[in-house]
Amino acid sequence: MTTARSFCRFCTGFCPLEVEIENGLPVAARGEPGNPLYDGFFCLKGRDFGTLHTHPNRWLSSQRRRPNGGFDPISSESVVTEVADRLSAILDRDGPRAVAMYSGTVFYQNASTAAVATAWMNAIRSPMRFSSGTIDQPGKQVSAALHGTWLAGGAPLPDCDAWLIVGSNPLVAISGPQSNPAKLFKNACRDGLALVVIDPRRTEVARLAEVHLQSRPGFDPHLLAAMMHAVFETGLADQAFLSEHARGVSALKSAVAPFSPERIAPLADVDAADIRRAAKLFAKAQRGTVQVGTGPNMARNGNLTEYLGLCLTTLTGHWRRAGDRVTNPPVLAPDREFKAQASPPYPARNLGFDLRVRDFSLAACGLPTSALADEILLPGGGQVKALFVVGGNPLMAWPDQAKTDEALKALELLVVLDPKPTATAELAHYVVAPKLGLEIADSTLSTESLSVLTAAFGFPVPHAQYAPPVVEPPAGSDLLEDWEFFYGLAKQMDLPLRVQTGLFPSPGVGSVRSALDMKSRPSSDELLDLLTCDSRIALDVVRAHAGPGVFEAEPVFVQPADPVPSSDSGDRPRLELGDAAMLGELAVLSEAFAARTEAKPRRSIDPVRAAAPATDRAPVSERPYRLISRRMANAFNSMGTDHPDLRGRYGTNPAFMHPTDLADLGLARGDLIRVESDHGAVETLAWPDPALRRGLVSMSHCWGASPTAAADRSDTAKTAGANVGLLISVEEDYDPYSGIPWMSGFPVSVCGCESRRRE
Ligand SMILES: Nc1nc2c(c(=O)[nH]1)N[C@H]1C(S)=C(S)[C@@H](COP(=O)(O)OP(=O)(O)OC[C@H]3O[C@@H](n4cnc5c(=O)[nH]c(N)nc54)[C@H](O)[C@@H]3O)O[C@H]1N2
Ligand SMILES: Nc1nc2c(c(=O)[nH]1)N[C@H]1C(S)=C(S)[C@@H](COP(=O)(O)OP(=O)(O)OC[C@H]3O[C@@H](n4cnc5c(=O)[nH]c(N)nc54)[C@H](O)[C@@H]3O)O[C@H]1N2
Ligand code: SF4
Ligand SMILES: [Mo]
Repeated sequence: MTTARSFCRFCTGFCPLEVEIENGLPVAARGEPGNPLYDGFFCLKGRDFGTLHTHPNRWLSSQRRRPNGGFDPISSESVVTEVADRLSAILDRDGPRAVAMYSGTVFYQNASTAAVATAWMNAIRSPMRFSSGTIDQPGKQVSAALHGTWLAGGAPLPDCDAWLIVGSNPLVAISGPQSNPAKLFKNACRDGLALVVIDPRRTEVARLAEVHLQSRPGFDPHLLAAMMHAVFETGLADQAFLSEHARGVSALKSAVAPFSPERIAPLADVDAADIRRAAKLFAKAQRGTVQVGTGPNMARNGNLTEYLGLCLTTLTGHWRRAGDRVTNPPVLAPDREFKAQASPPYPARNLGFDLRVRDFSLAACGLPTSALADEILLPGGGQVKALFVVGGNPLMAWPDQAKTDEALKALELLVVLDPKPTATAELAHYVVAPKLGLEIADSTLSTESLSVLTAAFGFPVPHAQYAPPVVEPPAGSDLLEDWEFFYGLAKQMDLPLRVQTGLFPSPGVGSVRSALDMKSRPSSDELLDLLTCDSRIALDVVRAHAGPGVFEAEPVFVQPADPVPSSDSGDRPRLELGDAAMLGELAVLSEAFAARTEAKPRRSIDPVRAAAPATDRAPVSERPYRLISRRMANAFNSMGTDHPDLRGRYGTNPAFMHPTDLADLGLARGDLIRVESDHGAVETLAWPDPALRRGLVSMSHCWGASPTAAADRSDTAKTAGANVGLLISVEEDYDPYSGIPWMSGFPVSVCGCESRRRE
């Protein structure tokens, strides 16, 4: 038995691990004690990280679909040549637009995969790139475009004296700061952090909060507007900061005028005094960050919630300021300057490429994943014929599972890179079987890079780790690293590849491109060197540091803004508080509550069109509950749902409801229930959760079976769970920038399946 140091890649937490290896197999894992950031933290998924590698279902080689079902093993060389041949034919016939890529969560958790797969799409000149990002928190990039970016960034948690969480639960989701979040938040609260949480559920993090607004879902823009209303009213806006660095202040002030805390409180069902207290706590702080999570992004008006979060940060001047120490400067990410200056807004959509459906165009968040099934199904020029799925599971994860199923089955060529037979991989023409985390050289670069998206993400200190391979791939296996497959394709098709540093392009952060040697394949470590060639700390320094560490080096401080140009017309770039589309959307919400109706589906960035008549919906009384999103500790999206140790105490993804709601419906824990939306229905188990507001059904995604498997079994609800995507339409009520449909807070009805009690 030996012990090796590595880090977990089950989620973006990247917790440092000690892995016990016996006969070449990872048999146990635990958090590494003594790490300054994590302090031994890991979770039950991390404990099971080795099981990903030894899972009995794992593919030991790539697979080719037989014409009448099932798979045959195929060598890693043949999978490259056969896919290259079929792809060349499609490219020759239909052009690059016929070839799309969907990159899921694991794509972004490995910098080499992301870099080489992106270089490959550049090489074939296909703009058809879709990611899980647009069914996750696309409002982050959209709002950053409309508001502009602060080049010094926001303050990470340890530097803040206020932190506002809107619909995120970092203690379970490790959704930032990536660290030991319970310890970090508890210590910060002990040291005086004013923590405010807006969430319809009393989440683990809400229990630490000074103010928890346990509001009705869908009222986040209202509550943020009400907080800003209070900030204006009490004179707590940072006038000096605003006059130097912002514009649109008076437009914002007028836009939030109808949203007094007293008016919004009964709508959102919270106390007006608590809204005021939250506003004051946040505004009075020196540094504060707003962390908006998946809940509000999946509700309607997700961009607006994210945008108002940025506006609140600007209004209170809470960004990192000149002279502040940057306590989490980059380590492996591109070295950069932190400057107390705005980078101006830029267009959030119509960025030079249009889809054929629903008026979508390339947006700041990328192309809408919710439109990809339609782009596959819609005949005619531009139809998608081939799809690469890299580290994702569309059939489990995308909204509208039925349409997704139809689309994936309609593809001429579906290539799935996945270690296991997932619902999506079952439909593939080729499965490419990859090496996994403990078998490859890797670094923490990708999680570090998340910090450019928001100060709430990434490591709160300059943490980095390099992990060499610590186990061999299984005996007799024939596996590729994910990136090696794309390298192989490019080489086979005689295409050059150029990789780029910096995972998420961001204003003020440079990037270096390097051509890959297409004659002799670089080693994994050589590739990592290219991807960190502009890092602040050389990768070799991190490599030489045996184990996880914090890389302080020279202190970094925020630099002052550039001098204002002296000519009359000269001004420095400013942050935009008065974006017309966003404030127009807020006005629609204000008109709706004035008229006591719910705002209509938003299909256009033009607020007038957005207010057009709604489609017919069941009256509220027929769908009296709201289904909201959540994460469970024992799975990471679809990952872990097939690990016996992780299925946890529920076995599946139950529908959590308030105990009184269950009692009113005559239901008990574990009863089989039917949850129905305007779009579809699922069966699942009822589960009491007193932490919820009444009137809610809280369910996790990526469970259930494929429609084909579900049709063959009557016990899917009990054995595999329910797929929430079946309840969601991608066509009815979606965001015009990202296409994200209404995935949290939508109306559902609930009834017991009397004859089918669990016991
Ligand atoms: N209704 C509803 N739908 C949702 C959500 C919700 O809250 N509600 N959440 C949305 C969100 S935020 C997201 S991010 C998406 C998730 O969407 P996806 O990213 O599409 O789903 P995952 O299950 O994370 O897919 C990860 C896949 O990677 C595979 N994998 C693991 N390791 C490796 C590896 O080393 N290489 C490769 N190639 N593959 C690997 C796993 O087996 C798994 O199949 O779901 C979205 N869908
Ligand atoms: N254990 C585990 N960890 C994960 C994942 C997982 O599946 N399991 N998934 C990973 C992925 S892909 C992502 S993107 C991150 C997401 O990370 P988070 O965004 O932190 O995800 P959640 O924990 O679901 O927190 C969302 C919260 O929003 C609340 N909510 C729902 N609707 C609304 C609303 O309208 N308004 C407000 N204010 N709140 C609302 C829910 O009650 C829930 O507490 O987590 C990652 N980490
Ligand atoms: S929090 Fe994420 S990275 Fe850490 S042990 Fe759990 S699954 Fe692994
Ligand atoms: Mo996500």
